[in-house]
Amino acid sequence: MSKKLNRRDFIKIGSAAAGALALTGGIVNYQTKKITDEKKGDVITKIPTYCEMCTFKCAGWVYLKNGEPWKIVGNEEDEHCYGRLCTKGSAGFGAYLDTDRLRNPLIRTGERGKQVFRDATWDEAFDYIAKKMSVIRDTFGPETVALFTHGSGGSFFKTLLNAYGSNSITAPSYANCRGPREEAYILTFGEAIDSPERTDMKNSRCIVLIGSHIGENTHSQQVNEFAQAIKKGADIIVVDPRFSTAASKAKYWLPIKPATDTALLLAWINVIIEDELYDRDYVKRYTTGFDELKKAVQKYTPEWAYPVTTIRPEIIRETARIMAKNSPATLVHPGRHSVWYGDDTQRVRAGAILNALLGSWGRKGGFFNPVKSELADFPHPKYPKPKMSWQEATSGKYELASLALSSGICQATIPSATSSLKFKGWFVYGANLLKTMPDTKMLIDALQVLELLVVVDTMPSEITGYADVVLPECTYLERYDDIRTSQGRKSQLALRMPALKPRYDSKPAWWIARELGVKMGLGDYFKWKTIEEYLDYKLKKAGSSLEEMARIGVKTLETDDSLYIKKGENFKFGTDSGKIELYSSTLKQYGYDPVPKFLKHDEPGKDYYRLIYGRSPSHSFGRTSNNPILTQLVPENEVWVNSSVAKSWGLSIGQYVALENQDGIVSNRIKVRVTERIRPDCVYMVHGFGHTMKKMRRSYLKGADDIELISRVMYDPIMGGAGMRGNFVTFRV
Ligand SMILES: Nc1nc2c(c(=O)[nH]1)N[C@H]1C(S)=C(S)[C@@H](COP(=O)(O)OP(=O)(O)OC[C@H]3O[C@@H](n4cnc5c(=O)[nH]c(N)nc54)[C@H](O)[C@@H]3O)O[C@H]1N2
Ligand SMILES: Nc1nc2c(c(=O)[nH]1)N[C@H]1C(S)=C(S)[C@@H](COP(=O)(O)OP(=O)(O)OC[C@H]3O[C@@H](n4cnc5c(=O)[nH]c(N)nc54)[C@H](O)[C@@H]3O)O[C@H]1N2
Ligand code: SF4
Ligand SMILES: [Mo]
Repeated sequence: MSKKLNRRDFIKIGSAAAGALALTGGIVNYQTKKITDEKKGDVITKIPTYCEMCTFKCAGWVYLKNGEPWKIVGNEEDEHCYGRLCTKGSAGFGAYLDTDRLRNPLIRTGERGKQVFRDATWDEAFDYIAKKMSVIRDTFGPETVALFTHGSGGSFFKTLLNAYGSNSITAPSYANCRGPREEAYILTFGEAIDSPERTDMKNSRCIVLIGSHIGENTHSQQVNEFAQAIKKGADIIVVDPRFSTAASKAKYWLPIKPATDTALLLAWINVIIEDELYDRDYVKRYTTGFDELKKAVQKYTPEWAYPVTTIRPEIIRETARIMAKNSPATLVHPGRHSVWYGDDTQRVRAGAILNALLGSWGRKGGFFNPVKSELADFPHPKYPKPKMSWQEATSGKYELASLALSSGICQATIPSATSSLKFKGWFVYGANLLKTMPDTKMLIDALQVLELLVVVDTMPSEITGYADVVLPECTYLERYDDIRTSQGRKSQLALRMPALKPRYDSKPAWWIARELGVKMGLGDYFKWKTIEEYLDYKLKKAGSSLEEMARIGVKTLETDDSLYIKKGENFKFGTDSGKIELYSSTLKQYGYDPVPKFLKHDEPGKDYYRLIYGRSPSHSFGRTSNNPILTQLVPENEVWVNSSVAKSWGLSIGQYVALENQDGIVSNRIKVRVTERIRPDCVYMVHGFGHTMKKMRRSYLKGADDIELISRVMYDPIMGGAGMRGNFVTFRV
């Protein structure tokens, strides 16, 4: 897998085999590109895919040599990755080769959570689920079944659930990740940021990263564009209590006291307004509420912010001037994982307001207007209309959440639930909730009372341990999935084809959902004879075909020339007022502060440190921590401890300690990393380690798990995001 393919090695491209696709009796066969290296006699096959090592879906090529895994590389045409996959994406074969994978369906025979299962056939598993689903529908109504989904195959389970009569479909990555960001931008500009981010970083002359640790967060597009901006000499300002990889590329590192970012943002707004550094024409033409904003931020001077944030006033002024000097090509990055301290929608909104004052929304080097695309559905009957929907689960709270809240569904499942909609069944696709949803106690209370829990996963993860039925999906390298559509500067489609045969008795999501649908009497919603027919139909409607996509992997549908707002254009924003709302009338109407205010958060007591967390560049959440390739690079996580703190505790590099949080919860042992690169009032670890599932043999009890220590959750009153950084730990040596 290590040798680089040299273009001059390609002597012959098998033209007859190149992307040939034949229709035989309604069944579509495909053949992928075969390249023969005559010198060595190797047969090299190149199959299009998009990556599932995280959920960013970079498009690439899977290369097989003589039918065996060789290498996975990025597709040059793809705007998600610009032809370069990250470490995890390059290690995709590890997911395929992992012998700890789920091998066949399982049906629970012991107590929930005790992990006692019997092997089952697919037919038995489907019978079990179909029977339960029919009882739940007749007794409680189909609305009481919810789907938690993170990953490509989830779309087929969405169809299944919609056909069954429920629209309670939640991506935990809303409430536990980017929900506050999306709501903050919708409230301010009338549109979300979405994924991949509409940030015009490659054209930015100044980038302000608040927490966002691009470089350790290795989403390929973000890393690539950040690198391009650096190369062109952009001014980088990084606000982070930790000297991150991004900070090492920055002109300014602002080691802020954790939980005080809103104060810094308000002080920046104050300087930009008081020193008249804002874009006058833009503000006049496109915004509303400037006077109210000006009045509200008058008190937030840099001098006021200094003792709060520990960032010196002259640095606050200097950095504000740099932002203004480069505007509108200044990007105050909106971040991604934004559930920090519970007041997150307001914090992110403060950044959005700053962007508005700098005139960067809809401007080159700021945020572009993305081209979005949606493919036609394969024809199916109308979905039944649910009598109740996920909104009923939160009992009137979090009315500004535009997507279903996983925490809300959890709350509406536990025995004490008071909501009109109470959940009885869960499908969980590609989400290891026990390691990614804070408030594990509430989650377990919910899991214990479910009438049915079905988990579709590739690995025996912690959540599969609680399932009634475990359905083993094959890895992305062994399956077709829906066509990837994405927003961006261009509208692009990407195809994933199976490069390898499914190992063991694992199956693709499309097959599982369809077969189960047929068992449940919902076959009409899956009327395609083959997955190829389904994909080809959708592609043809979009002006392509499966044959073409098998050849090219990525297709650019249209290029748009309205990426930016034109000078003087009478642009209408998606807010109620049609303007950028510096003062939010919606927030006012719902009883929230129309202009962000600084809220003081609790601080750690003596001998306690705030627990902050982030990403390992070599892992995706906890989903790769058992990967046989990546575990060789990073087998466990470490806790970053400031040198002075280490000294006072007598800790040395490499020593193992346990962490105990404010509620007395003690973590697994974790290695100490003594460093000057973090403030003394916090400690840091990467998320995704400390697995407690024994069947993940490479990762079992390796390092510590941040979620265990996050027993205090600070819910965002505006949209229900689960703030996770209000926990404090001390050392158990
Ligand atoms: N390699 C890799 N890349 C990934 C992922 C992965 O699992 N692995 N996951 C992807 C996903 S889904 C997401 S959402 C993103 C997450 O990545 P980002 O959105 O970049 O993550 P952040 O929430 O900003 O958190 C990480 C940074 O915040 C800093 N921080 C902690 N507390 C504070 C604070 O109070 N103030 C400030 N200013 N900084 C603070 C930490 O020190 C750390 O550097 O990464 C994506 N990319
Ligand atoms: N403590 C803490 N909690 C967090 C975070 C954090 O940093 N710290 N990060 C938050 C963020 S940013 C996010 S986006 C969420 C993500 O949290 P989730 O939505 O729960 O997603 P993952 O952690 O990616 O889920 C991993 C599961 O997907 C399975 N899987 C991997 N590939 C496939 C596949 O092809 N098919 C199927 N069916 N399953 C597959 C893995 O085996 C694993 O069990 O977590 C959030 N929770
Ligand atoms: S960022 Fe990396 S892991 Fe995520 S999809 Fe892209 S290549 Fe795969
Ligand atoms: Mo995320």
